Amino acid sequence: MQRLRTTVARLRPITATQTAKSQSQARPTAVGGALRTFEPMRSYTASVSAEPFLNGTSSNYVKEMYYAWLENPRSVHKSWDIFFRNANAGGSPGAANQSPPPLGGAALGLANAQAMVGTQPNVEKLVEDHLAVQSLVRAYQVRGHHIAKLDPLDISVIDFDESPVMLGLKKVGEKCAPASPHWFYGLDETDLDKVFRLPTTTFIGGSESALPLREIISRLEMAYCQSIGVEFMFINDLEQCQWIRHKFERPGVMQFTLEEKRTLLTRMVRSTRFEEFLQRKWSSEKRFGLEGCESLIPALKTIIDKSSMNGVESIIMGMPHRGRLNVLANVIRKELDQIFCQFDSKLEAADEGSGDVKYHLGMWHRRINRVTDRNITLSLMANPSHLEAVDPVVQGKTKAEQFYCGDTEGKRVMSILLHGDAAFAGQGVVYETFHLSDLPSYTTHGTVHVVVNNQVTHPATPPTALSITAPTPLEGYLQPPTYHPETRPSIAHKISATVCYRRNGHNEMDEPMFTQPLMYKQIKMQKGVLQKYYEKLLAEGAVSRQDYEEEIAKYDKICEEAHARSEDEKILHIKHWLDSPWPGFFNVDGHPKSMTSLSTGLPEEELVHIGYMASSVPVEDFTIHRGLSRILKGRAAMVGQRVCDWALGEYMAFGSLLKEGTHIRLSGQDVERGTFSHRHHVLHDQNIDKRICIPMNHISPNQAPYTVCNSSLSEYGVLGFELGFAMASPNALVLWEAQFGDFHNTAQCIIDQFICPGQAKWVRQNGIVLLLPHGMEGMGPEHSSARPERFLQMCNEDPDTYPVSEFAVRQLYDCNWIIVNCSTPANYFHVLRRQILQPFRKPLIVFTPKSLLRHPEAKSSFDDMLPGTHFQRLIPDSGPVCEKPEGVKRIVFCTGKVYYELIRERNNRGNDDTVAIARIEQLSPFPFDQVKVETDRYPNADLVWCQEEHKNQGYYDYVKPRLRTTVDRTRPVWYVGRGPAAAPATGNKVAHLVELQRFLDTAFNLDAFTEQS
Ligand SMILES: Cc1ncc(C[n+]2csc(CCOP(=O)(O)OP(=O)(O)O)c2C)c(N)n1
Repeated sequence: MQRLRTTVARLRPITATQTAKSQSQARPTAVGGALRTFEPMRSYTASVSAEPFLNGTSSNYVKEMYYAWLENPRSVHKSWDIFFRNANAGGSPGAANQSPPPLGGAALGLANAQAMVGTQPNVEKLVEDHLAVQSLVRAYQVRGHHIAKLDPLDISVIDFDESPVMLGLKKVGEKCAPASPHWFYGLDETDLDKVFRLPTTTFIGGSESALPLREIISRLEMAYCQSIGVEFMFINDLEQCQWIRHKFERPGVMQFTLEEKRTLLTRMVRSTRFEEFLQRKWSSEKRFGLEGCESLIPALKTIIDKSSMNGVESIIMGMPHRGRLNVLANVIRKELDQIFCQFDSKLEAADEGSGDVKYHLGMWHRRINRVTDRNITLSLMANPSHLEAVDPVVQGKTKAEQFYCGDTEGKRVMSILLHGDAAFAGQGVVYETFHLSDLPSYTTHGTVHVVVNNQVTHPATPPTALSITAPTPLEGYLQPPTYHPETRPSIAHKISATVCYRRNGHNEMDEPMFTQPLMYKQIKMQKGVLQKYYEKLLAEGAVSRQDYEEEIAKYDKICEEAHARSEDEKILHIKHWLDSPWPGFFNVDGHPKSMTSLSTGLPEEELVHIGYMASSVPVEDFTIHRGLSRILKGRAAMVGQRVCDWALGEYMAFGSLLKEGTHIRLSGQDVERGTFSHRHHVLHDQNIDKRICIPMNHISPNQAPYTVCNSSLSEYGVLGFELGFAMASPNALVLWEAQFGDFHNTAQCIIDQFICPGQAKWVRQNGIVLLLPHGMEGMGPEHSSARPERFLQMCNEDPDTYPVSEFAVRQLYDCNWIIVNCSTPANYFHVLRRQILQPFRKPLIVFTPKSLLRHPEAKSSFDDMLPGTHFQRLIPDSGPVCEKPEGVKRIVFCTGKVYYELIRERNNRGNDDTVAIARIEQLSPFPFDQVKVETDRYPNADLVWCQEEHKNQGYYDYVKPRLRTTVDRTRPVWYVGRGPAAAPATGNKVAHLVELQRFLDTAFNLDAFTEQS
């Protein structure tokens, strides 16, 4: 009120035409900003009763009128024109109000109107009525979806008491008797034929600025209360709200052309008849059919058409099981015979791997979009049963495709995610995925979400009304507006919830009447949506019965012919279901790539060049922190001495790969600096806020780009995202680093369902690298263990079989992932380079060090990184033990950091000629051949496995049977390490050190196992 009264007061010194220009330019901030320049000319002490409409929400309306009047005095009703002119002319409070000329009647001249100053007939009622109309419009926009006809079963029970809604002029839901309807803010049926000016917050008028109330209500109901509910008014961004209003409110937007109606019918025929065909042929097979939600297919196809129209060339999709085969058949257009082959379990698989059930498989297809006549690539990502797990993977792949084609605004590549309503609302990874969309290195600039709300969860029935009115509480929190197919950068997520039903049980074998008897009685009475739509079009004369029957016969014939072809098929090709083909990667000049292991070393001058880049600031006038200057000087000194530490070794690997044209993306919560403040890949100017420099992008003029990005505080979402990114291209090194290795377990689903078995299930390789800081350093139960035992347990290698030949490369090719724990920077350097130089892609799990990052011994000479050098799967002892190997009493095998504890202890004890220490750097695939060389070298030594982890954790259970296999079970393998425990580490530093010393004592006590042997 005060603000408006001030506004009105400030009108006096300016004329409408004078002001219109300046105010219209400044309009967005006018209230708070531009008007501040005018001196108040009028007393604020005017009584409220003098201008009673200038209070509360009315002030917004008056402001709106005022701005409209400033722009064009004719654009507002005469009464407002007079009011503002009078106010501007200095009329005293109350005197500015004038009786309006009758709406639609002959307009009064200004002279006449001004002559009315002093008279005050019904202006207050008029203003109130206009305000009521504005509120009515808003009520429909906010709550119209509550009374939209969304539920085809008509069984949802919305509690109007909880959220009153409008129905015409009646407020529904207040505790009033039906006989005494609650009229809306004083408007009643007598106002229905009065004409009201429309506020600028609605587009229902089309080209008209005023409409009779009856028409206003009718158009609002058409926009908001039919079979589409739009929920968007919680969005804070006015521009986005206006965009959505414009899309939904314009007169005629819900009308389709004849051609569009026929296309919809055709698509509905395909969607429906596809499921019917499968049901006829394989009635007892699980397929998670779409019956009850067949309209999903035309909806998706329309989204794709519109996207193609707007320039989108590639769409990456993720979806759960329900309706998946239908989407593959009718949206992606997978050959039907290949789908039908999946129903024949007797077909022999042509490809390696164990395969997956048919409703998890993915697909990639480039085709012409018939509506736009443009090429479009569609990929549906393969996914596990774990609902929503594929969401971040889709986003990562989308981001990668955008990145590689230079699509910085998401105009060429986009994603569509389909969800079940229960999974969408309940699974936390949905939130984690949404949360990535605001971060520059993770945004895909907009995703269309399609929620299939069949009103049941397997097998529970959720509160239906809740899930219909809001697919998820995420909506309000994350502000995604309602679905619309056109991409728009400022809108990150658009959610479309299709409310439908599920005609069968959770799957085709399920009996839904056990748990949802009433709903299923209702469903059995339902006519199918295809039938309903056909009858509607028939009644309109849009199609004939003959057209319809021909359409059905045509599609049925397509299915039958494909089925006949599928019966001739002898072999099942899992490769036909690849969602991310890598053309050209597996072959050179038409032949499969050679399976040799290349040297991963580098010429000295290149090491020196990269080393100096890692030690310098490659831009002018850039002030770095003094502490960082010291670090960079230390790096330069190392280069001078021809050695590198862990961070420099990583720099050498990254820098050289970038120079060779491999894009590198390193992502995780603290990767730019490095959790242990050792990496510093992003330099920050200490004098200019947010000015940064990434020296890795200055290595060489034609290098590939380096992306290093601190992620949101998520593991599940971010690891899934990076996995998806790595899927898009084999020519990129994509690394995800956990802040501490422990935290990978909140992303366990991505590891268990995608990374570990991905190639076996979907014949899809992936070269993602996981960097997991690991080590027992007295930091407590967390921040210690990256749980190597879990990764090792999931290796596909047989511990009891000694592999026959071609160890190095063949083993790598056959394994499901590579697991290393490098003890030297040089070996880390080599394994990163090998990841790209090897002729295939495998996930790489690296247990990375913490204290070793600064350990004076944990440095490598450039000699270990020169041409001809390569990754060492096992590092043998090269000390005095080599001189008299037969005198060696014990060989201690170990991996990772404990090696440094062992050599320190051995030096202290001086028994470096009796105990050999060998480091197994590559745990999986296990270097049987090289271990054998060591066990053969020391024939009189007993075999010990030493680890710093607890006995039931770490590597022991994995290594022991393999060591036994290596020596053909002729020698026992003794354990040295911490005893079994529930927690990964003690919380007490002293206890930690006591435990350490205890097992080191055992490691060098040559009598420790004599009694047991
Ligand atoms: C993460 C996860 N938890 C549980 C399940 C078991 N499950 C399979 S389908 C289903 C119901 C999903 O309901 P909704 O998301 O509404 O999809 P609908 O099956 O109704 O289409 C459940 C709980 C699963 N697949 N994934």
